[in-house]
Amino acid sequence: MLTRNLHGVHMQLCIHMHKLYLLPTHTHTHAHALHTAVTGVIQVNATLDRETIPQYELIVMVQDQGNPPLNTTGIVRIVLLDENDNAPIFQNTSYSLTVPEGSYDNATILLVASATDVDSGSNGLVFHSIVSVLANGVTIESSPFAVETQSGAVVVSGQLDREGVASYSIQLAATDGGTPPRETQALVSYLRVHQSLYY
Ligand SMILES: [Ca+2]
Ligand SMILES: [Ca+2]
Ligand SMILES: [Ca+2]
Repeated sequence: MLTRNLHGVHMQLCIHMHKLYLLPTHTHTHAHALHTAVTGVIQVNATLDRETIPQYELIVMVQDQGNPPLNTTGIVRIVLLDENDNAPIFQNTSYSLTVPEGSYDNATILLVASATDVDSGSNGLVFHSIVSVLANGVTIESSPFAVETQSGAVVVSGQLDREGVASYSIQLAATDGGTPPRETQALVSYLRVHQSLYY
């Protein structure tokens, strides 16, 4: 028998006759993910999750029936390709803040509502956008707010006048670059405009 611990997975080889067996050494779920059949074919008998274990390294050994028996070993490295099975996740699903009224001319950052995606490559790229904006509870077509696509920074440009609009609600979306893409939304609510001391 031969054991080896790779990527947190214990596996054990048991040789019988000239056939190969690969057995898990304990009940770790992922240790059951791969095994060799008597033919030497490596089969999958459990769910493989790249985000949990991105690759496996199996030590295989064959042994003849001579006297004494001779054997040789080899390594099979299995790298999992990514599926877009995770949507982006915002750090918070809702945000609230209070901002002073006044003029904002330089895309002032109000908050950063960033999302992350554990997939790899384009499946893990995240693009932030604004879905809709409510002003005093009513949907408006154009607003003083924008979100930076990459960073998720919510910025304000232009005039905030508490007597005109006292509160806004911004629905944000984070979309990944997968095909098809996955999306998650977050809400910036209770975005209240308060009276400026200087206004
Ligand atoms: Ca996965
Ligand atoms: Ca994935
Ligand atoms: Ca994804």
